[in-house]
Amino acid sequence: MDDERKVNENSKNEQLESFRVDDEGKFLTTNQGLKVSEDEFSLKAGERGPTLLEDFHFREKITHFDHERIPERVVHARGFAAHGVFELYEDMKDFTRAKFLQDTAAKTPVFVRFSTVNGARGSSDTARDARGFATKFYTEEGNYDLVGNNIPVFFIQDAIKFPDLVHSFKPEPDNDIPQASTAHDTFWDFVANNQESAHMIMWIMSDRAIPRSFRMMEGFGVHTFRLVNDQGKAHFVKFHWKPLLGVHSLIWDESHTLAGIDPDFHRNDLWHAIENGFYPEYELGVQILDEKDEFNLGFDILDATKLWPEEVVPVQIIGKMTLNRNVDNFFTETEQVAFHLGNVVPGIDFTNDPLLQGRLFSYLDTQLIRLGGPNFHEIPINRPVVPFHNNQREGYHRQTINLGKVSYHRNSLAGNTPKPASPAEGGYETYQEKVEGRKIRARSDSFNDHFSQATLFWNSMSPTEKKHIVDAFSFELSNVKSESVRQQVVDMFANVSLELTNSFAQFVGANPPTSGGSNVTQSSPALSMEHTINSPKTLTVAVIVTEGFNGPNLKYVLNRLTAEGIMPKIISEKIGVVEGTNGITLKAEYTFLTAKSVQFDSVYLVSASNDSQKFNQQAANFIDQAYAHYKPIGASAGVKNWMQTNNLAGKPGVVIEDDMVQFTNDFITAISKQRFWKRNII
Ligand code: HDD
Repeated sequence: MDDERKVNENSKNEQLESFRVDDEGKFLTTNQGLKVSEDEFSLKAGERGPTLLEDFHFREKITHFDHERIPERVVHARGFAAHGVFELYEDMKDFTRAKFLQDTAAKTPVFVRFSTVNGARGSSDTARDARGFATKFYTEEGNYDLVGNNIPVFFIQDAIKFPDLVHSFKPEPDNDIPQASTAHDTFWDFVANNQESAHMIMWIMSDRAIPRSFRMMEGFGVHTFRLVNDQGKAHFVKFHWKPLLGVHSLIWDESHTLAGIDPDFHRNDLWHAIENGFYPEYELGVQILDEKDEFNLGFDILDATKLWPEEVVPVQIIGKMTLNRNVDNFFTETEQVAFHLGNVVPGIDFTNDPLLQGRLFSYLDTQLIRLGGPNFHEIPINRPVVPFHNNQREGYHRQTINLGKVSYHRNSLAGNTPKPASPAEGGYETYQEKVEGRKIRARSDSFNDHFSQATLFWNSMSPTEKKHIVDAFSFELSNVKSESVRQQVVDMFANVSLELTNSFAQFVGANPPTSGGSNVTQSSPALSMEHTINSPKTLTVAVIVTEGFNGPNLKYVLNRLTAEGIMPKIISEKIGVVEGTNGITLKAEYTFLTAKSVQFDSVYLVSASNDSQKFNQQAANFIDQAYAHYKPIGASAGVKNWMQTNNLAGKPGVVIEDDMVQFTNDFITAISKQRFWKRNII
């Protein structure tokens, strides 16, 4: 009686195939399939006469156009997505009945949408913000959605406060300013008056909120969930995504500049990485906690403002996700994908985290307005790869043609089908947690420590990371007009660290705190990005060349760089062919008009121009900026003097060619390191 439920890595792609349409080379038709003979001129009474109402083609075309927008997501409006596959390393049968977490041979199709939270659909990618990291697993037991962020904690503890939080960080309602920024009064007023936000704010002020790439950030399920095994035994679990390229960030000045010159920076990065075959990979990790340890971590595991330090509960790596295909169409896939925490499979269950409980309502509700009715699960990107059968019928945009007369349960006319499945038949069974209590609107006292983990985070930062947090507070609060709010924030964060607040209070026109300080001395090294993986793979190098460059030498270096997975981008006086010695040519993709240093991870100055003062000045500006952003700089032997004159020789992360092989080795090492914080930059 069961349906065909075999799933492989191509299942989703094959399903989408039937919806794809290639218009190229076809006749133009109306939506009714009628071939159209004229598409430039509306039907008129005479050549200079009025357009006729009769023009059904004109009306259809304009009407469709008028309705081409759907409401953007109320949060996470700006996003970018890709298809991929999830493979399990280790059978998790002891912990969960979820089949995709048991079968190490399975290749589960996934769709991942990354996003910023605050900005509108057209805002910039690089704004300081949390990033959404939402994954839809198309499993043989139905869709499972892991809707997380790149930060492991959240601003608030109870979903009833979510509209207040969002109203405070969105542009202010009188003038709709500022876009995609928390640097304004209402947000910081919310923070100071909702002190549970302290821990999340520390992450938002840190470099985690300005990632270098979607490919270089962690993902977290945030809440404590449950895994439940075949015997009905449950464990608490936190989910993690760990990028194989490590966790890396922009610096604030770069992200600001990028917002202007390349607002699509993260989109471009993800799209081109996948197009070039550099498939982003993330390992899935779980922190598992026995139910008997529920109260042993020193904080409440139902509180979404708390993380489980990895040194206390290790992250067990259980599988890997690879993103290997860009979407065919942004709107139908990325814009119409609908995530929902309630999309679970047997073996994955919830806890009473009040933030999670509220989200379970909000996601389904939001899709009803955004996607215009209850049948959004029939939109291709949202369809499970296994069939669905129930007695739901009709509604806007219904596509399924259900056969027969029976659409109710219980019935005799269809043998009482579709019928519920027992757990043994794959039916979802809610974990039978024992619950009792008085109805009460209150927060448990165990949720009241808002500062200890904020201090843990601060203690875990390197000196550079701490400086960036201080700078971020200084920037944000300098944009707050209300003196009182600025002071309230300083006084609040004095509870996290006096070292922190004393470093920025004076810069934001506030008095240093008169009390505060924290007794927390622990740190969690896993929280610092200093300990992340460093790899040269997929990093970019701006290669600055002019005509007459040393052909064989450059060819050698470029070959070595590409062999390491580094992506050279050629910049020259004009785009197109640049001729070097020995008949070697390159194709320049950029000029200084179209490329700025902030768009690249490093720079390699190969040759300066003999006859263009302007070119040399622009190259110098380019390199100055890369230097100020602590990036690796390489220089060929031909520009050694130039580097010396410009005071760059011997500086950290500046590699100048003497011996070609040695230079290339050192330059690759420098590129992997990414930043040279030891530079003395004012
Ligand atoms: Fe949410 C979207 C992540 C709390 C209500 N959320 C949304 C998306 C992500 C998150 C990644 C974008 C999904 C996509 O790409 O389409 N949200 C989180 C995380 C939270 C969180 C990690 C805290 C742990 N969210 C949260 C709360 C509520 C919502 C407490 C409401 C009570 N979130 C929504 C929403 C959105 C959404 C309004 C907007 C668009 C959508 O759902 O599909 O329902």
